[in-house]
Amino acid sequence: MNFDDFDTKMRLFETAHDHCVLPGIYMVARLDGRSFHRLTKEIYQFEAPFDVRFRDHMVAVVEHLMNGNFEFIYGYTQSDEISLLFRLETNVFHRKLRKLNSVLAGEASAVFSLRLGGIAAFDCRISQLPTAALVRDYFLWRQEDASRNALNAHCYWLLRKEGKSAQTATAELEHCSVANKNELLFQRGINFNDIPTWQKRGIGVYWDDYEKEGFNPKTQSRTVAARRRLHVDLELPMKDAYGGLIDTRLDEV
Ligand SMILES: Nc1nc2c(ncn2[C@@H]2O[C@H](COP(=O)(O)OP(=O)(O)OP(=O)(O)O)[C@@H](O)[C@H]2O)c(=O)[nH]1
Ligand SMILES: [Mg+2]
Repeated sequence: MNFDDFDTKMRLFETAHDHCVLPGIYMVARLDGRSFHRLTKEIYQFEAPFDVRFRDHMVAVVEHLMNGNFEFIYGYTQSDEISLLFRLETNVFHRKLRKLNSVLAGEASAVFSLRLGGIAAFDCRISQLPTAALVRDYFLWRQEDASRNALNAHCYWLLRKEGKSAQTATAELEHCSVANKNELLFQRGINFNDIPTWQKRGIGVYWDDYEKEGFNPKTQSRTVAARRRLHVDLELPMKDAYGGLIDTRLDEV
């Protein structure tokens, strides 16, 4: 068999399941840190439940990916996960799932590892959403997850700091309602409402248009150029207002 035939024969096994996302379908990639429970508590001692250094590493990964050529219009991060919304019409990597997932996971892992000074890895999956309403729901879903996790994590670490074992603290919170968790914090002088917004609602990253002033030496005149830069929003709104922010991101494309 000549090499061309051999190549064709073998490549079939590699590409047969290389799915592309259909045109007109929204894509949202979600990256999640692999074994970050261990990474944040055993390998590195990040402050629990929330560490600003960890948060800034996650935001740096979002910024890196959004500044690349993936055509993301919105980024969101909470805990060890990142969600990225592609421009609806994007044809990046011909919308091939395997390529997108592997490149995104690879780049995120590389950026986080460099900042950390050690090895960290992310997985990646892509939600294929047929309507803008579902994109909105997707981000409301992740924000609700952030809020529940934040409440639980604050309660858990409070109990741990009071000397309870991991097992006891987990068991105590297992059947505890949201209202009771708020009460648990309140009895110890903590009002969940006063906890930083970024911890409860996650962090949004999106494009901000601005005018850059310059000077043209040839014409000796001032120039104004339209530019865009990433804005990191640590004060995201919640629920319907957050849905409105997502709608705006979708409309601006
Ligand atoms: N100490 C600390 N931990 C954090 C912080 N942000 C996220 N984490 C931890 O990151 C982990 C994320 O949880 P998961 O993604 O469910 O768990 P995982 O260990 O990464 O497991 P897989 O994702 O399945 O590989 C949790 O243990 C969080 O407590 C932080 O700011 N400080
Ligand atoms: Mg994880």
